[in-house]
Amino acid sequence: MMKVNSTYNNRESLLALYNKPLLELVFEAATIHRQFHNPREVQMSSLLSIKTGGCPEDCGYCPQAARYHTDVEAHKLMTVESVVEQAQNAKANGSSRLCMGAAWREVRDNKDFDTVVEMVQAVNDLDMEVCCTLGMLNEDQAVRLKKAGLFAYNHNLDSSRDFYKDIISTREYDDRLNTIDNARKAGITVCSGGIIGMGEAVDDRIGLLLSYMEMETPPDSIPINALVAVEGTPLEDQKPIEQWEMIRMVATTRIAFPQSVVRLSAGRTKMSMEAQALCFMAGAGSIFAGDKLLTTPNPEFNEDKEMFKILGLLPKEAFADGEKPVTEPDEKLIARKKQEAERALELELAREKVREEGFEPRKIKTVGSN
Ligand code: SAM
Ligand code: DTB
Ligand code: SF4
Repeated sequence: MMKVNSTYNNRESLLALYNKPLLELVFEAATIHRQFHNPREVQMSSLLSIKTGGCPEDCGYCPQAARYHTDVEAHKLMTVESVVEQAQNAKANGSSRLCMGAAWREVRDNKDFDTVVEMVQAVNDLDMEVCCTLGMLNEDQAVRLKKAGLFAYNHNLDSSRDFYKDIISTREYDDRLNTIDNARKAGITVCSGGIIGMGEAVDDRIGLLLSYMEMETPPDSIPINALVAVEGTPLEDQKPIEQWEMIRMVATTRIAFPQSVVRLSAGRTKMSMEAQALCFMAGAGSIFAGDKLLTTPNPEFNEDKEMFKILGLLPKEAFADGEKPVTEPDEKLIARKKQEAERALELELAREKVREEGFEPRKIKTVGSN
């Protein structure tokens, strides 16, 4: 097993790797990629914002933080039916994975979480890999999601421990590591990566990779996002990252973590097909497909289908990197449904009684009456 590349496991060697002549770097990455992955296959994964906006956190890049004035309209949690409809559409267009995102700081044990558990079950039933990104998660919540059929949990470290403080103040790097640990312990695969183009130094990009190297097991998937600079956020004026930087980051990640799936994530609307081709060459094994990421635009399905055709790529099937989770009955959900059914029956009986016996208003005693 070669989860971490022992030739590049410290700051110095990773920095030298990142700064190699570009085509040498791509060649080295492509060579490693072929040893562990099928280079013709790229997974199409779709994103769905199941609960949008109004988030209490202050992540400087995020249009969904309530404190910034962006064009994102807040929406409450979607229904299970509309999630299934969207998942079916994504699947029909070639996606084998659905990542459901919620603008939450953390998961709470409430009705909304019960509904997310139902969504996970329903999408797993469609034979798609289900991924969720819901904010912080405790051990019990992770176990509940796992039992519902969750395949992956996305929780990004975003950047180096040092730079993180410049971007987010409402939670700690260690909170992130703790949630990743909870997902891992529950047997859920881990998807965790970062964003480049936020004003960080190359050293911070390497710092992110070193954080993953320090883990007992590195993430199964590492998404590499280019910042989507959204008006109204503190990072609105960041100038777009050079495409070469994206290629370098994908290639360096690929070499550092030979077995992980490197996901070419946000920022593709600003990339040429040629630059994306170099990313695939350098080991990107997945894209987000569909005309929307969570709240910002992404290339349309048809554009990506055309790109796959031109580059000779094939959409990767679900569960190529792991087994389909088995859904176990969810006790809490069953208890809630039973309670709701009993209450509905009680109400129906009461209505029937009124229909049969007629309605007699209750006499209300007022002060002073006998
Ligand atoms: N609230 C949860 C959380 O923060 O973990 C889940 C949703 S959050 C939107 C998921 C990830 O999207 C973030 O961790 C961040 O890496 C990425 N993201 C958010 N806004 C972005 C942007 N403008 N550009 C690139 N990536 C972004
Ligand atoms: C990830 O690393 N990137 C995705 C997914 N994981 C959840 C999110 C990108 C969000 C881009 C900004 C938006 O559309 O709101
Ligand atoms: Fe909230 Fe997640 Fe956006 Fe941060 S990245 S503001 S936690 S939705």
